This record gives sequence, C-alpha cells and structure tokens, in this order.
Amino acid sequence: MTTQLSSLEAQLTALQTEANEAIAQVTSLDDLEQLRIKYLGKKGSLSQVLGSMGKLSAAERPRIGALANDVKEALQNNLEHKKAALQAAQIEAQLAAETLDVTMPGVFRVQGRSHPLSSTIEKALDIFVGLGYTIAQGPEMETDYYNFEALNTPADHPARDMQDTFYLPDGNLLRTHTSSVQIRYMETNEPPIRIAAPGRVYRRDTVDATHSAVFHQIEILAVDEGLTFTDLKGTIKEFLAAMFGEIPIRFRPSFFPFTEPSAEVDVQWKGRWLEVLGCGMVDPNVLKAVGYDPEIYTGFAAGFGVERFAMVLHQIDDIRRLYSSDLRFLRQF
Ligand code: 2NL
Repeated sequence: MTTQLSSLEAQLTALQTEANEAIAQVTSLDDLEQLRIKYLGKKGSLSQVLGSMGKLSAAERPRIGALANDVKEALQNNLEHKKAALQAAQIEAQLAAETLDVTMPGVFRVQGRSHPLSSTIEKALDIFVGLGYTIAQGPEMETDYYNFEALNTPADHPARDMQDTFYLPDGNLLRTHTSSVQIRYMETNEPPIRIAAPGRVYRRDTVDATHSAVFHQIEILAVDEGLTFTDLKGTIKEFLAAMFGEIPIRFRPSFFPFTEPSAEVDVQWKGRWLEVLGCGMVDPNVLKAVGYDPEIYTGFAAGFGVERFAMVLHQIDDIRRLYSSDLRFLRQF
C-alpha cells in the first residue's frame, strides 16, 4: 500500500466523520443544503479528494473509487434522512403555531335591530306590496302646487296657514303629507295605478307627547275604472287585520279637501276605540289636476301616521321616545 493510497483513504474517512458531525448539528433546511454543496457538490470536498486520484496507480484506483462511492452514498443517505426530519419538524412547528382552540369562548358582538318606526313602516309596506301596490317616493321639499293646489286644497284652507306649514324663504315648503308624491306619480303614469308612498313629513306643531314637527306617513292610492267605496273599505279592512289582527274596526264620516266622501277609521284596541287613519274616494278635482278623466276613472286613498301605529302596537306613551335613540328604550323591541 502506497502512502498516497493510505492518505486518500484517511482523507475520505475523515471527510465522512466531519460531514456526519456537521449534518447532526444542522437545524435548518437551508444550512443542510449548504452542507450538501460543501461535501458533495461539483467543487465539494469529495470531488477534491477524487481529483487527486490521478496520482494513484491503476491498481489502486478501484479501491479508492469503491470507498469514495461508499462515502458518497452514506452521506447522501444521511442528508436525505436529515432533510426528512427537518421537514417534519417544520410542519410540526407550523401546525403548533396555527392551532385553533375551538373550545375558546367567542367574541361577543352586540346585535343591531330594527328601530320600531322602521319595522312598522316595513310591516305596513309589506302588506300593501302583498296587495299589488308599488312603493313610490318623492322630494321632502315641495312646491305649493304639489302639496296643496293639485290636492284641491283652497288658498284659504287652514292647512296652508303659516302657523301650520314650514315655508322656505324661496316660496317652497316642507311637505305636510306624502300626497305630493302621489300627484307626481299620477302626472307621469296612466291608470290603473296602485301605490304606497312612505316618507317624512313636516308640520308646525308644538311638540308634546303625541305631536312632533317631523313625523312619518304612509299614504296609499288606487285609481282604476270602476273603483268604489266598497273597494276602499275592503282594502282598509284587510290592511288593519294584517297590521293589528282581527279586531273590530269602524268607519266614521269625515272631511278632507282631496277626498269625497271621506272617512276616518277607528280600531277597537284594548277595549277602547282609537282613530288610526283617514281615507276617502279621490276628489274628481284631484283627478282632473293630473289629467285623468273623472268620468272614466275613480280612485280611493288613505293616509296614516307611522308613529301613531307604532305607539298603538307597542304601547309607547310618548312620541318623543321614538326619536331619543335611548338604548334602554330601543332594546325592548
Ligand atoms: C289624514 C289621512 C289621507 C289621503 C290622505 C290622498 C292623496 C291623493 C288624493 C286623495 Cl293623491 N287623497 N290622500 C286621502 C285621505 C286621507 O290622510 O288624516 N290626512 C290628513
């Protein structure tokens, strides 16, 4: 055995020992790859040892060749095992970091809910939509024409008084009912029509337990050939039954400038008669104002205050509670 041969054998054995120790120490996949390059790469330690094989005799070469192959295979094996172990550890660590404790108590979030005015509007509109009505909306600032004139309300009618209506400096006003929406709708649509007009309305009332300067109204309007007071009564009866349940109702004669004949409707609620809406057959003058022929068409209309409905339905004693945003009040609904 030449010194060259035994020196190479020693180098290979030392390389294997050193590499195995280094692999054992490594804790990351990147460092492991660096070790693979260092020992087994093209310019790595093993290649360098094999490079000096040229100095060996032809008889000695196979022996070193075989040893080098053994060392290479052993290192490759070791690297593979270590790689698998590091990958497994990495997945373990990731799983541990992402563990979800499904038994942990949830984060409490306060649930929102509909304001009693909103739910009352929605309930009423749902009923009319079920009866085939379309919802119509319009501006809150109106002209005298759409709020009064087209509704057969004469210039000397008390509703037109400065004491009762909010007039704006430019001569416009804040609508006192949503009838104005219905006039606009009739101007641009031909009969047959069935509409429900919800919205905010304004009156110069002194605020107290039952009055507010701003409140909400829903009006309904039907115009068609052959509509009669019986159709109006049936519609109102169905609506109130859906709203309050099957309770006694009564129609009393009344007066509005825009309907003839007119009526007010009471419901018997908790043993007492309560007035809940006004209605009537559309006055022929209103039909004429929007260009409908009153000889061909008749119509009926009704209007009610949403606040009053909400107060009756929920036994609310003061209208101002509906605007106070007091959570102790609102959480009851
Ligand atoms: C109330 C009840 C009512 C109407 C509103 C109406 C609308 C048109 C034509 C005819 Cl476009 N009438 N609306 C009718 C009757 C009563 O509201 O107590 N108002 C002061």
